[in-house]
Amino acid sequence: MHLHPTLGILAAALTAIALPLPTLAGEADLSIVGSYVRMVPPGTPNSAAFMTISNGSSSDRKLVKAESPVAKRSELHTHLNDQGMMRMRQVEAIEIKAAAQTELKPGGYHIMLFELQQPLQEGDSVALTLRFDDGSTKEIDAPVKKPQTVMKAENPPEHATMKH
Ligand SMILES: [Cu+2]
Repeated sequence: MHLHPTLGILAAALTAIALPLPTLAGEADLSIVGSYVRMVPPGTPNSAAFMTISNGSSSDRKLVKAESPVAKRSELHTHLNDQGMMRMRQVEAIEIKAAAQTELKPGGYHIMLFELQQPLQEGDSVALTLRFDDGSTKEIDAPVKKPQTVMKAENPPEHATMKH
C-alpha cells in the first residue's frame, strides 16, 4: 500500500523543519574597534591589519578567516619569541573568549596582507571581511595609519659596516 502523496510531502516538510536552524543572534555580539592597516612604503609587498575584537556573548568565538581586496592573500598570524628572535607564524584561528576581548597588535596577533594589489597611503581605508567560527561575518573599513614605532631592520647596521 502506498503512502498518500499529501502525507509524503508533509513528512518531508516535517523532516526539513526538524533540522536545526542556523542562529543569527551571534553576529551582534562581536564588535571591532580601533582597526587599522599599517602604512608601508610604496613597493612593499606585504602589510598587516590590527584591531581589537570584543565578544559580548556568553560563548567563546574564533576569528577563522580574513579577506581584503587590497591583498592577494590574507593569513591570521601571531608573533613568537624564538630564542630572542621575533618570528611570525600562521595560526588557524584567533580566539575571542566569552565576555572578553582580543587585541590584534604589532608584535602579537595580526592579519597579514600578502601581495598588496595597490599602494597603501595614509588616509586610505581598506575593506576587510572577517569570518568567525559560527559562520558570521563582519565587514569593516580600516584606515591606513603610519606605524607608531619603527621596527628595526632584521640585520643590525653594524653588520653592514664590519668590512675592514
Ligand atoms: Cu605576519
